[in-house]
Amino acid sequence: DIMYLFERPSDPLYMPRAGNTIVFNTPDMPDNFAPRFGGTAEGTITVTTDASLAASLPPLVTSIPRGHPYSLNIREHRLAAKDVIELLQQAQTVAQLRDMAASIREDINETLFVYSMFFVLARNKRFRGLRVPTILEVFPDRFIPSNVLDSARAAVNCNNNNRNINQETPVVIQYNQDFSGLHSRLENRLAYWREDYGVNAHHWHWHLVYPNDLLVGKTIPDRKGELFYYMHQQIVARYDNERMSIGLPRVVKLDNFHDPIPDGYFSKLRFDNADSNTNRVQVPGLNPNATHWGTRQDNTRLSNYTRLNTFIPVDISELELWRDRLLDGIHQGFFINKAGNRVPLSDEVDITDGTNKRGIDIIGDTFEADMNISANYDFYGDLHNFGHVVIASSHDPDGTHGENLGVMSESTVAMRDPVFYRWHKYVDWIFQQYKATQPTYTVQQVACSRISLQHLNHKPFDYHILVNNTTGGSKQVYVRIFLAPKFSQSGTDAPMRLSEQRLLWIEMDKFVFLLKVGQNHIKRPSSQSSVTIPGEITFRDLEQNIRGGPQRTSVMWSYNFCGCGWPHHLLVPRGRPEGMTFQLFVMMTDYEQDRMPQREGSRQCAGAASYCGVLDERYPDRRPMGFPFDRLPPRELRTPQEQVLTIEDLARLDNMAVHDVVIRFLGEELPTAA
Ligand code: CUO
Repeated sequence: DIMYLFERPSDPLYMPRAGNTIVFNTPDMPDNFAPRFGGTAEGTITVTTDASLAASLPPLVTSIPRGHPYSLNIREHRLAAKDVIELLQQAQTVAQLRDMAASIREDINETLFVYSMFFVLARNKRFRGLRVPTILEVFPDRFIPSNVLDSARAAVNCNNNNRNINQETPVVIQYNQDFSGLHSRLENRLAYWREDYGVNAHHWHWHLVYPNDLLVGKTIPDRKGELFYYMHQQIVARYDNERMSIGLPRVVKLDNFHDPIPDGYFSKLRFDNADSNTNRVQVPGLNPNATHWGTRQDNTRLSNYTRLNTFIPVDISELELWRDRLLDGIHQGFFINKAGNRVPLSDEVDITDGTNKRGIDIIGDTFEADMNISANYDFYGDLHNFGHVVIASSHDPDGTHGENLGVMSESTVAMRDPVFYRWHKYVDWIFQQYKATQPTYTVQQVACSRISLQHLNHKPFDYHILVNNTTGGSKQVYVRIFLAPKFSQSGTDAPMRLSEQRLLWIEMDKFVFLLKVGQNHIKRPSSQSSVTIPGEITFRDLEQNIRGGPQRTSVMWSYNFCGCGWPHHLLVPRGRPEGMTFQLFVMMTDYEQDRMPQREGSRQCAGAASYCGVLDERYPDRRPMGFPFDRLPPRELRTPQEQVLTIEDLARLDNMAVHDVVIRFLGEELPTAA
């Protein structure tokens, strides 16, 4: 029954009302209410609403109008979600949750509603078993250009005059050529990646699972700040791998807030309710006629954010002040908390019992920022979030044009914009300033000297690893697999220095393996990657439904909550038609030393733990995230003759191996920079 609440969140619930009761009689629903989520093709759902709930919503919640962006980067918006979540958490049963949600659904911003509901369904143990639709299905307008959606709807309405929801002939509208812009603009040649549904769905899910300001105490996920750093570092690394594949230079960090931003962005996305919503609220500084996401012209400068429709403005000079305070702390080795005490920043701490935090974790919490766990929110500010907001409002910073915020303000759409990667490369640069203060790893820290790995071979989608275990007994190891381009773009054919290549290593997989004595052959299919989730399930099911005809089942667009995970189809960078040389790096470490004691026995939502952690449990790896590439490599490996350290120098250690792999792009469409 809950599924119906996610149906067209911008439209009113279909309700032949009797008093305060909404009756969904699905076969009788009007044409414009085809239940996309299937389930009860026949039958009646009765929902009892309570008008007093909507009337009691705090002003902060109702101040965010429907039909406009809801931004987790804006603190008031986050606090509004806190209010809604606290209300919904009072539900004791699924039926109560459904009734409460239906009571407020039309009175609050659609994204705020969906976010709060997803949050409660995921975090409240009473509701964990419920399946929810994919975010793509709830908000197709965040993923698909408005003209394509219009065409699809026109075609469906045309075919569907007789209201046959089990129609035999599927309507297929194809789009994939230029996405939001033309390929004559080089940046647009990456749009297939930036505008990929899986990439953006992952980002939404990640920020849903690791929210700011909404959790306190034990409910805060393990190593949230560090994972903020690591997951976004990996996004930027993956994007750079992809750029190098098509011959584009690596992303340049956005480090000067006064320079114009050369690349504009025009998403072609429209708010779905633009025409139908009669509930549009008049808010100072927002024009109810604004129907599209804000756009950004080329060479736009950032300005102070002074919109009237939020309570907290921010100046560019404040961003710079916060940046300087963060960097001061990083270089001094400590932050100052509210009480005026020093909070030391070091990654060399024991985190086993959960009482200590690494420096990278503290910086992540403070920089992102989460006011509940920041070292000092009032002092170190809210740099990362407000960076998103200042960029997202740069086309209309004071709101006097009545334009919506741009896509940088919302996690379902932010990764579409080229400037996202420039901002996050800058964010990562600050984290790397910290990592550079940490001692380099020693050979002892990265070696695992009693296991020697003889040979590595790689086939598409299968790793074959031959290991000789000479420890004299069986041994549990953590197998860590990374990939990076071998050559720089500088035109030389010498392998990249590790200092340059270090931040290009993308995690491909990490798993536990029990080595027997002597020779072992580990065969690992790429489909089991700890980084990805099988996003294609959605399409496979769709295809089966199309082929099978009238089988509109609830499986079709359902998805359990564990939607966080890099899309599997983008696990490997695209490479080049003539082949592009990458290096595959495999490392084994002692699992006994690296395992984390877990809080609970059950392992739910553990499918993509590398970037998403495990629901309600400790992050399943004691090492700093990104190990061993998060710090500079051991200096001892340099010899007087070999001043330039490469991955080959590191991989001389017995528990590692590096192997060249050539990735060939075999597709037909071929955007390149050339
Ligand atoms: Cu995910 Cu800035 O944190 O986009």
